[in-house]
Amino acid sequence: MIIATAGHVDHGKTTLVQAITGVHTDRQPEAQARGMTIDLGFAHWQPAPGLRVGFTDVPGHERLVRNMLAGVAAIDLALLVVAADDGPMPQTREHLAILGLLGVPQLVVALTKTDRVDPPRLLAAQAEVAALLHSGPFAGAPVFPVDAPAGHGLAPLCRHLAAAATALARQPAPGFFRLAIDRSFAVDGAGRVVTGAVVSGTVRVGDAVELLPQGSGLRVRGLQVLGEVVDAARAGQRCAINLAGADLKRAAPERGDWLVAPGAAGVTDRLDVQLQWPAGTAAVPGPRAQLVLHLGAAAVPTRLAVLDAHVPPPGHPRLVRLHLARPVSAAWGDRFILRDAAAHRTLAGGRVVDAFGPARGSRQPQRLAQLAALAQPDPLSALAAWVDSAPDAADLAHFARARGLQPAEAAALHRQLGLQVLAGPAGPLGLRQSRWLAWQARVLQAVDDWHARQPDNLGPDAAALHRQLSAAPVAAPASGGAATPVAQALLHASLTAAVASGSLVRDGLSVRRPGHRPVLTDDDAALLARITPLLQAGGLRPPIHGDLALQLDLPLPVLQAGLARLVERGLLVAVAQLAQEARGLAAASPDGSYDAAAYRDRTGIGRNLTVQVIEFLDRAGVTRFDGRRHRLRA
Ligand SMILES: Nc1nc2c(ncn2[C@@H]2O[C@H](COP(=O)(O)OP(=O)(O)OP(=O)(O)O)[C@@H](O)[C@H]2O)c(=O)[nH]1
Ligand SMILES: [Mg+2]
Repeated sequence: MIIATAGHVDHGKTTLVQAITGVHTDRQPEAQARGMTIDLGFAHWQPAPGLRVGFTDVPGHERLVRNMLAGVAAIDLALLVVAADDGPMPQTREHLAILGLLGVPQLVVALTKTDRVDPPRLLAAQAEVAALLHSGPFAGAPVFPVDAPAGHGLAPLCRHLAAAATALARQPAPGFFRLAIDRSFAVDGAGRVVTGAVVSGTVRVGDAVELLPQGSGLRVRGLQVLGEVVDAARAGQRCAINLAGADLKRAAPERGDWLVAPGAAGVTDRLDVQLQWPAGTAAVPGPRAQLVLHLGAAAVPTRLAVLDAHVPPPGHPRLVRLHLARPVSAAWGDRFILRDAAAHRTLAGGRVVDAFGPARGSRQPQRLAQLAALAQPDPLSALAAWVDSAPDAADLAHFARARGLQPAEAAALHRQLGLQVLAGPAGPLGLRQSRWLAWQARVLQAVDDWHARQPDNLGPDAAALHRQLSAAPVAAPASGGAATPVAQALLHASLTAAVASGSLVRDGLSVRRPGHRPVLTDDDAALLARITPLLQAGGLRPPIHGDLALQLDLPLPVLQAGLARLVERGLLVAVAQLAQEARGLAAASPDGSYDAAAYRDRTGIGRNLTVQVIEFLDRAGVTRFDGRRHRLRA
């Protein structure tokens, strides 16, 4: 368990940590000279064998809230120190607000300096503390009166903390390994050591780790948890990691960086977040306000842009995009604090919703629906809402990345929701079965419409279908009707499925319904009616085009274009030409015969058509086949 102190300057935080652990954490000469904590102090405590508690002692001075914030990012319990003589003071309130906004799970109050006050004042101080906590998330937190230097009142406080640590030690440590670095130093003989709180997961000696935002690949050479050499460290522990790796020199780890399992988290300079204001706060800062984001142990200047158009009821979070001055490492659900850089005031707190938001269109209704989906705590409901927010197929890769899901976890969620998963250009796409069936019906309808509009045409190709479908988008929530890359992938998947099931036939680049035959125009039908008797009269020696044109009283080009259309639709075969080719081949051959390959090479028509043509010539009596080669009859 990790406990951090909190509270106004000089109220006795460091003294209390020393009374509990025996460690005086103010090590810096400046701190000792001024009797004031400047930076974070660390101590460990072993209330029972095998039970390890790490203490982070924070400074109380109002100018040092930045350091305080680096110490409370990943704690399990806050020890709020209030001096009985002063009662709650400004940084008592500010620290308390920060702990609430960060969602720190437990709070315990130590009412110090009880030796300096009389019983009525002690009662009054207790009432002030109760009133302070009353309306917030820590209402009813236990309060322990102590005189730390004398050790009075410590025993019940320590018992309570030990019990909390025991309860926590039994909880699992799920998720990817992530550690928020708060110190980095060189140790003679060992090299680079970083310390920090393990926020999630487990790390072992020998593990590969990634230093973010630098992006360097490193290795865990050694591990200590609270001063003891160990093989593994897990969420809820503070640990020191001795790092190794070729990149180490260049990487220069420092407070605010993260050490994570490879692939566990991203690096970004824009964060889409849910922001919560403390009760009774004024308006949202404008886009020009200079703010500082405190996330993990990092502090980064940032600007803010409100995303949601509607002001939610008081107490409800707002969706906001943070534009950071430099990249940070962040993962879904990370809690953070926003402060006003100039006024040194805590403004708001929040949770990371999407660290991978698109650069453009961050206020589009569909994007806001995505954010609302991602903000849901339960992963299955979040995925359901994510899928339903997409006008066609949802980007499952983005969802998994944004939520920090491992591939197996993502796949399990897809199964639970019964999604139809398709291969998209940038990873899997998903949609509900009902929507998938509707999409397939829509594609078939589009092909039917095409046939109805252009009965003499074979059928549309994929690009034409895409244009047609994009021009008439289905009614879907927040659908812009734009021709998106997602729709392309969905169309291709739909076509493949329809061809596989026999609902469509591929004909070259075109698709058509199996029952569709191109229908002739009236002119072509009339032409066919006039030509047919003339051709039949010609038998196996049909008239040449010029004669035909004269007989029909048609200009030659018009006739030839019409013939070409009829040939294209399979209604005529240019026998004369085909037979002529056969004669030419036979004449050129020493024994007057030829095979299919020779016919194909001479005519340039495809292999399949060649087979049909030469069989037709055999059937028509122009040639005969001896099982191997074709020869001219008489
Ligand atoms: N009489 C009495 N003095 C105390 C008690 N606790 C702390 N003090 C004294 O109060 C002064 C400030 O104590 P610290 O522990 O340094 O206070 P702090 O909260 O750590 O201060 P910062 O870290 O600077 O915010 C010191 O002189 C302590 O000896 C107490 O319970 N009784
Ligand atoms: Mg102190």
